[in-house]
Amino acid sequence: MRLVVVSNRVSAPNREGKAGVGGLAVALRAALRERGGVWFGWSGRVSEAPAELPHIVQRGRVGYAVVDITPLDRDEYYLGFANRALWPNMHYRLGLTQFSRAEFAGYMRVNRRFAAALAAIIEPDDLIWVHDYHLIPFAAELRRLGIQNRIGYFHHIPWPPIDVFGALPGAGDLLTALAAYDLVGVHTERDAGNLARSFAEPVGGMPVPAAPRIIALPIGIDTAAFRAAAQHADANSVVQRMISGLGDRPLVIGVDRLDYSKGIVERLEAFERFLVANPDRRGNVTLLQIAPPSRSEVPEYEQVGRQTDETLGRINSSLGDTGWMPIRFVKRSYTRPVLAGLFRNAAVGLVTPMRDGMNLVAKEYVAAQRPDDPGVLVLSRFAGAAEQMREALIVNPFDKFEVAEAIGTALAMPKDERIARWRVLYEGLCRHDIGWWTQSFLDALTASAPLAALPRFS
Ligand code: ADQ
Repeated sequence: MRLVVVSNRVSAPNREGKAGVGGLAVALRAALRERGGVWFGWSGRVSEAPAELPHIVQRGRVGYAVVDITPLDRDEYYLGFANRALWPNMHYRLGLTQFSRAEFAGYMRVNRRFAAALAAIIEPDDLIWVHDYHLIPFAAELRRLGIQNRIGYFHHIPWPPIDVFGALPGAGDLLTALAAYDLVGVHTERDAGNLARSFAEPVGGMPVPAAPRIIALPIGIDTAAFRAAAQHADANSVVQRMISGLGDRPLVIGVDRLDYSKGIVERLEAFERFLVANPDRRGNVTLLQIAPPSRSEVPEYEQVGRQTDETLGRINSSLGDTGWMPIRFVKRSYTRPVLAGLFRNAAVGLVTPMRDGMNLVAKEYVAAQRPDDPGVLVLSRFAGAAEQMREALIVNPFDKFEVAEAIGTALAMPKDERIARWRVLYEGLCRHDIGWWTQSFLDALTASAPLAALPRFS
């Protein structure tokens, strides 16, 4: 059976073999590399009169099938409903949610157009796997065109409780659309419970259809490959230069897209609190925060960028001195070997999103550590990863005092305890890696067996 992966952006490698960053791109690339297939979605380009049929480029065993969208589509579907309404709502941020009927209609229209483009190249046996919140109505649109293939959907971000989700105009339509899938996957038991309960009561007076099959399946990383990259990074000159530039102070690291859900401002403030409470640490520790800009045309992202700059400036100017800067802030992306090398040299991985579907950085940080001298992961309890990674230091990111204490605990943790915690985390990452995740989802999608008989992560 041919696998057809569908996602908003298709991350095709360029001539040098380099492709984009972001959790989904990294995961889907690994999944397709193993089994081959087709990856369909938006090219990332806008044009006034996009072709109706996808443009296909074959690279090895993977065919990349892409379509352009119009500037209006981009505003309404991508920058509008997907990223100003669905994203904040699903990250429990009702106050940031901006809904417009025109944008909702644009979201539905682009899904319909994408479905028509894919329908033109689909074969009867293809297994279709749709990804993420941009494409919730995709299967319903394919069904309208008579496509009867098995179609699965994976939701990479949280699914909030009905009191939050139900506040989103269009929520009832989205549930109806979701019911057209043969299987819906989310990362955590909490999200699966929220989603199942969404189908159990009418939303906005609208009757809801029967729930599709729902599975909680936490995404993994390519653990072996990331670990190997980290091992080789010791010899990488870029990593060596960066590490020596930081001096021999212990390093605390944060790596995130610049997004309000990631809690970057709150994290900087927690680090400030740590330095205020521990004056002896001043001059003796550095926080390296890497945060490439993301969705910068969305006003709420511009705003978080400004807040971050202000907080950073305030902390560095009030606590730093001529020979030491408490926080190094870098707004660019790095190759995976460089990231792996930086993680490996960091005594603490600070992963403190206010809400996150999973968070792959938490997993990459652990995979990159030295088995005989590993660093410590400080992890938000609101990241999906916290459901699995219980040996991390679990914190409430809304409490900067608690996060500050955890930084202190992590820096002072005896080696035996660091090793013991790391081993359990690392074994989990090996057992439940990206290959396990892909295979488990596709098995569940193709199986007629009840879901209770399928593999679970715990
Ligand atoms: P994201 O919100 O993008 O993913 P995350 O899971 O942390 O968040 O993945 C980010 C990826 O981008 C990681 O692989 C990371 O290494 C990479 N990255 C980040 N900054 C980078 C930089 N400066 N340079 C290079 N690479 C960088 C969404 C959901 C998550 C979910 C994933 C996958 O929001 O909750 O875990 O999808 O399902």
